Order: sequence, then structure tokens, then C-alpha cells
Amino acid sequence: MNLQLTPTQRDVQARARELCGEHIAPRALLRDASAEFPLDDLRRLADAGLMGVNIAAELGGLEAGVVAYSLAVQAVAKADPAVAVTMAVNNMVGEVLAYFGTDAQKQELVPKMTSGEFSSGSFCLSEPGSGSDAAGMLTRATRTSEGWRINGTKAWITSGAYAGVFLVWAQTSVDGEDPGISLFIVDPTLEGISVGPPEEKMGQHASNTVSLAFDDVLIPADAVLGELGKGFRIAMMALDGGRIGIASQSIGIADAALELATEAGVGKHPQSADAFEMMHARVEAARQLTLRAAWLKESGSSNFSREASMAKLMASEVANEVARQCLALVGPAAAAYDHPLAKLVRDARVTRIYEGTSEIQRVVIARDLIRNGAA
Ligand code: COS
Repeated sequence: MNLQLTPTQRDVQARARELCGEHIAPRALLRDASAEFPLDDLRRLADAGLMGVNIAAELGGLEAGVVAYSLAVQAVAKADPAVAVTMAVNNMVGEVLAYFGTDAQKQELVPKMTSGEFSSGSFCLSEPGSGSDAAGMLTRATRTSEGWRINGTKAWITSGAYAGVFLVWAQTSVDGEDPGISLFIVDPTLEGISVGPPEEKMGQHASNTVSLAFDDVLIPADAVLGELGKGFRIAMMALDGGRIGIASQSIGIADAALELATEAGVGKHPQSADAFEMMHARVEAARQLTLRAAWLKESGSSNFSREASMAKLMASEVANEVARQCLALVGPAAAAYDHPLAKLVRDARVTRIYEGTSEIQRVVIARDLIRNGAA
């Protein structure tokens, strides 16, 4: 692994930082207070190529790789974690379409995601009764004479009220047989889809999180993405990459907390210096773990699940600890609800939950250790 950033990676990082400094960071607190979905910023991210960092240029992506993607998410999360998660899910949905789609599916949808024509895309896997046990989903797609009929409910769907495309996982029925879980491309404007009210979350208010109900939604026969019955594997592969995105978001949160604490003079006092240096060291360790997972994915490794889960586990735990500790060291003023450090503490919590809880990351790591041994 080359620890030196390439000119392309530095360029992507600089692009993200410039856009964040000018537009995303200055409005983060206001955006949090109003819970306004960041349509303008998403358009700016798309204009800068950041909605398809690891997607081929012929589909409108930057084709800059996974390390560059991680650096971009880190920069955006440092400015506003709510914008970063929206961007990360868009990149993940775009990559799934670009990787598993037929030529027709790719040409029709991916350029709309990378160009910003679709403000966002949604990854519809979790359900009210199945989050960690993703395979326990109840949503069902039944083959009809002309296509598929979908019934079920999805929960905690990022960008669900704004997405231009849904990727929906469902148990599949074909002539009474059940080939397993399949993945479907669903147009969010179809009849039978209802979008629940935005969830009132403790943090990341400007990201949109809703439930989606599918009531006899009819979709065409060619809406299957990838092989019929093989959708669960696609979800797991996508989540391996998605976890690198959330690890990167977590690092951005920790970077922001450390910067705010430094500005407040933490680190200059002998009482806080030890803790402060250790926090910096832990954030750096989490960053290197995350970049390594990104590099493995970028180099075409057939299995980077363990590294992605380790990065997500470590970075999300570090982000939570660092944000909390910085708040404590800065003092009571930082505990005001709308103080930027209090916002980071609130924003950090969900990084230990979405795209697989810390407990699930431990399961993935343990299974891989049992199967493949230690490094
Ligand atoms: N890449 C490719 N294939 C994978 C894979 C991966 N990372 N992980 C699992 N698979 C495959 C397995 O090889 C297996 O394939 P076969 O059926 O062909 O043997 C299949 O998927 C089922 O795997 P497994 O038996 O491990 O599935 P489990 O139901 O036990 O689930 C966990 C495993 C718990 C890891 C999974 O349910 C999970 O990740 N849950 C968390 C879900 C999540 O992160 N949700 C967040 C949603 S977005 S906010």
C-alpha cells in the first residue's frame, strides 16, 4: 500500500475541502436547526464530481478510486456529517448500479446520479422487523405476467423522500417457488408507494430518513438488478463498501471535534494535553485503517469485509469518544444544544448504528477470523 497520496487523490481532497469551506461548513448549524434537506449542496457536490468518485468516467463519474472517495467523505463530514451521509449513500447506490446493472440499466440511471439530475438515491434494505438480521426481511416481490408486484415496508431509509431511484431488496416468489432475496430498481414515483414523515433523529437532522410502504407496486420485468435470488450477496458486498464510507464520515466528525477543541485552547493546558494527544493518535490510527480498507477495495481485493468492518467499528467508536471528550474538555458552553461540539456528539451516535451496528461489525470480523485466520 502506497501511503503517499497520488495527485488525483490530492486533487479530489482539495476539491471537497474547497467546496466545504465555501458552502457546506458555514451553513451546518443552520441546516441542523431547520432540518432542511441540502438540495443546493448536493447539486454542488455533483458538479464537483463527488457523487460518483469511484464510478467510471463514461457514466459521469470521476473514476478516482476508493481512497479518493474516502478522503472526499472525510472532508465533507468534517463540514457537515448530514451532507456527508447523503453523499455517501448516493455514491453507494451509484456504484451498485454501475457494478451490477445491465448496459441499459447503467446508461439510464448512473449518469442521472453522478450529474445530480437525481438529488439522491436510496438503499432500501432495513425493515421495521429486520435491521441487523437483514435476511429476515418480509417485503416480497411476486412475479406477475408482466413484471413484479412489490408489497412490504422499509425503514430508516436515507434520502427516501427525495430519491430519484430506490434499490429495493425483497423475498421473491415465482410461480409458487421462492428463489431467495432479489434486488429491484424501483421508480419512487410509482403508484402504491407511500413515504412516511421524516424521522426526528437526535443528530444529522439535515439528512432525510423515512419509512417507505409498498402496496401492490407494479414494476417491469427488467427491473431486477443482478441475478434473481442473489440479491442478498449484492447487499453484503455493497455494505462492505458502504462501511468504508461511514468510517470516513466518522473520521471527518472526529477531525471537526479536534479542530474545535484546538481553537478553544484545549491541548495547551497540562491537564488536557495527554488526553488531547492520545485522541489525535487514535483518530490517525482509525484514518489509516480506513484508507487501508479503501485501498484494498480499490486494488480489486475479492474480500475486504474484515478490513471494512474493522475500519467502521474503530472509526465510529473513536468519533463518538473524541466528540464527547472534546466537549468535556472545552467545558459547559459546548454542551448547549446548538453548540458545534454538541452537534458533533449528536451527529456521531448513529455512525455506530447505520450500515451495520458495532455489534454486527464484530460478527463480521469474528466470522472472517474463524474462516481465514488472523492477519
Ligand atoms: N460479500 C459477498 N457475499 C457475502 C458477504 C460479503 N461481504 N457476506 C455474506 N455473503 C454471502 C455469503 O457467502 C452467503 O452466501 P451463500 O448463501 O451463497 O453461501 C450469503 O451471503 C449469506 O451470508 P451469511 O450466512 O453470512 O448471512 P447472515 O444472514 O448470517 O448475515 C450479517 C450476516 C449479520 C453479517 C448480515 O445480516 C449483516 O451484515 N447485517 C447487518 C445489515 C446492515 O448492515 N444493515 C444496515 C443497512 S443500511 S443502514
